[in-house]
Order: sequence, then C-alpha cells, then structure tokens
Amino acid sequence: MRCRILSATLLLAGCGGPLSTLAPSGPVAAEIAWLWWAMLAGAGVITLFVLGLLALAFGRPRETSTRRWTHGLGLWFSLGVLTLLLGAGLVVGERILPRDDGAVTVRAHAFQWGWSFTHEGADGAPVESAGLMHIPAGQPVDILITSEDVIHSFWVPRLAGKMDAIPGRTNRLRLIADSPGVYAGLCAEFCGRGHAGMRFDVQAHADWPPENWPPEPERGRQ
Ligand SMILES: [Cu+2]
Repeated sequence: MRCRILSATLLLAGCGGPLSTLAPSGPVAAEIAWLWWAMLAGAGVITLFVLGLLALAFGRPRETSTRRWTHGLGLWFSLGVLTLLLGAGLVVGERILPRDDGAVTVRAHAFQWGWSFTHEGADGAPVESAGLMHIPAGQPVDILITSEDVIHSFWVPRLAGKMDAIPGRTNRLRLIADSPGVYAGLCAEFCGRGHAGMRFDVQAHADWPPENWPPEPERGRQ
C-alpha cells in the first residue's frame, strides 16, 4: 500500500514544475493541456473497454457475429475514435494559430547551442538579449523563430506548444503569459552534443516595453 501511494505521488509530481505542459500559465498552453487530458480520458475509456472484451473472452464460449466484430469494432469504432481525435486536434490547432491582429513580435534565433532574442525597446530600437527572452504579460506575442545551423525547436511548455527552428526559414508561434514572471524554455529537438544545455528563460513584464533596459526581474521563476 505504501509503495502504491509512493508511486502515485511520484507520478503526480511529474505533472508539475517549471517545464510542465500540465501547469499552463496562458490560454494557448491551456488549450494544449485540455487536449492532453481529453486524450488521456479517451485512452482510459478505450483501455477499460478492451479489458472488458478480454474478460468476456475468458468467459464461457458464445455465439458471436463476425460482421459485428469486423465492421462494428474493427471499422466503425476505430473510425469514430480517430474522427473525434482529428476533430479535437483541428479545433485546438485553429484556436492557437497566430492571427494578424497587431500582436507584439519577438525574434528568437537558435544556434548550436543557445538562443538569442530581439524585441523592440522603449525607444523603438531593437534590443538583443541572450538566453533570456522578454515579452509583455497578458497579451498575445508572436515569436518569429529562425535557426543558424541545424534544426532546433522552441518550447516554453507553460506558455505554448513547440515550434521548429529551421535554417533559411522563419516560423511563427503565438504565446500568451497570463501574468508577469519568469517561465522556463528549452530546445525540444536533438541538435548535437550541447542540446541538453540549450535552455532559456522567458520574462513576462507587466509594462511593455519596459522603461529601462536591462529590466529588473519582477518575480522568481514560476
Ligand atoms: Cu536542441
């Protein structure tokens, strides 16, 4: 019993922390977390259903219709599940797309093995930073993502999904931070021996653009 409680505690502990998709801190990340929970619930129901069928198989022999199994379960059941998944994925995917609504843009440039960021300062001039990206809190921000060498992937789990950084191409990702603070980010695509250390932070500011650079941290990492 003690072992079960310990296992459950360890499993639940994995759902939190600064790099957890399941602790969203903005509407884009919340949509993704919702999809994750919906898929987990669906997978749970299907697992129970299959276990039920397995229990039936161990029961006494009975007359069954081959057509019911091949068409009902093999075809319609699978098609129903896949259609639901596809529909939910399309709805969530459409909701989190960047839109042409005048959102603040910040550039994120990946290289082996680090990140540099550029955003507009208070005087309109570009401001560069390394390893720390500045964004406004409470409003949509579009990240324009590029790479210098190989394919990397930009990921701030508590604010949005992943987006590849591809040499010669600019990809766009929308993220929104509900409140000011520091959020952890990382490269989510293996890119060489320094990949594991390719971390960065995102600082969301209440005032935008901040008056003085470099700005003072507003709160510790969330
Ligand atoms: Cu990497």
